[in-house]
Formats: sequence, C-alpha cells, structure tokens
Amino acid sequence: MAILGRSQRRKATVEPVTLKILVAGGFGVGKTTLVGTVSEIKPLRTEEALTEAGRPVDDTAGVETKSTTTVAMDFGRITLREDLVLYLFGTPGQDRFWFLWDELAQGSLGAVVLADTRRLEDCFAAVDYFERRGLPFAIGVNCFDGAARYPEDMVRQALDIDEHVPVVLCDARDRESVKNVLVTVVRHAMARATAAREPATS
Ligand SMILES: Nc1nc2c(ncn2[C@@H]2O[C@H](COP(=O)(O)OP(=O)(O)OP(=O)(O)O)[C@@H](O)[C@H]2O)c(=O)[nH]1
Ligand SMILES: [Mg+2]
Repeated sequence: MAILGRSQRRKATVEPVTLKILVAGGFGVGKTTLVGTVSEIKPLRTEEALTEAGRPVDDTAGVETKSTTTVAMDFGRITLREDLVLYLFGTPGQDRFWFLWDELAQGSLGAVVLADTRRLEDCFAAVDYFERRGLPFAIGVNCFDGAARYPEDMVRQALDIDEHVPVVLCDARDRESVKNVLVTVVRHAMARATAAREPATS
C-alpha cells in the first residue's frame, strides 16, 4: 500500500472555496432557466402552475408560453474551477414573494440581476435591493428572441447604475454564456472586496 506524503495529503484534502450567488430579476426573465442551464446537479425547483386566478397579477407579456412560476427558490451548483464552487440561489420573481429575499441574500457574495430589455422596469426593484444593501451585482441582459439589442452602456444608463457595475449580454439557455455572467459577478465582487480592504490612497 502506498504511503500518502504530507504534500499529497494536503493536496487531497484541499476543500474548494464555495460561494453563494443570487440570481434575481423580474417575473419571467429567465432565472430558473439560467440556474438549470449551468447546474451540474439536478436543480432544486419550486415551480407552481400559473393559474387563471393569478392572471390579473402575473403579467406574462413577452413570455406568453410560460406556465409555471417560482414560489420559493431555485438551487443549483456549478464548479467554476476545481477549487471554486458556486451555489446558485434563484429568487422568486413576483412581488408577493419579496419577504423571502432577505433569507436568500444572507451570506451571499453577490448577485446576477437578469433583465429583459422589453420590460427593463421589472428589474428596478432588484437593482434597488442590492444597491441598498451594498451587495455587489452584475446585470445580465437575457436576450430573448425578437427583443431589440441595446449596447451595454445604454442599458447601464437606463438603469441608472454605477459605471463599475458590469452589464453583460447573455442567453440564459446557453451554458457558456451563463458561465460568462457568473465569472463576471465573481470577479466584480472580489474586486470590490479587495478595494474595500485597501486603504484609500488619496
Ligand atoms: N427566447 C428565450 N426564452 C427564454 C430565455 N430564458 C428563458 N426563456 C423562457 O422564458 C420563460 C421564463 O423563464 P423562467 O426561467 O421560468 O423565468 P423566471 O425568471 O424563473 O420566472 P419566475 O420565477 O416566474 O419569476 C420560459 O418559458 C423560458 O423557456 C432566453 O434566454 N431566451
Ligand atoms: Mg423562476
């Protein structure tokens, strides 16, 4: 039987860093889709059927084929590098589930705010939420088929967000595209954390 040297042992027992990332945004913008696209485990979903009774409050304009909605959260996991694992928590999109957001936000490093340019105002509340809490976020513009494409800067202006907040065009159904958004959020959050630790120079 081979003896495991100290350095090998150390290597074998290196635990990956795990980070919690929220996936937020308005109703039907593709949060559940995004988590499902990249998750390497079967994502946990809490979908309930959209009903006739909910029609006046559940505005499906733009996503007419949508038949279910998230009522608690989505959960998925992705290994970005062997030493870096992200736990993804998708929020419910409808206002009546706002009370869950504080629980979901606890301990998170940052957030992706998904936006649909046809209904940009739907993500204003999520942007306000993260700005108020000082939680780093990036905007992922989910490019739905048929929606007009706008340059990142125009989206940033319309959302009236800080120039440092990354805005990334993406397709929630495409794994590489979603990974790109997630890497962007992690980098942004790490840079913010580093900047906060360093003493101001001027
Ligand atoms: N064309 C296109 N359709 C998408 C995209 N992302 C999601 N969809 C569709 O849009 C609908 C909404 O997707 P969901 O992932 O359920 O949206 P959600 O943000 O989780 O919705 P709630 O939890 O109800 O707020 C579904 O019918 C998806 O198939 C995309 O990038 N492009
Ligand atoms: Mg959902």
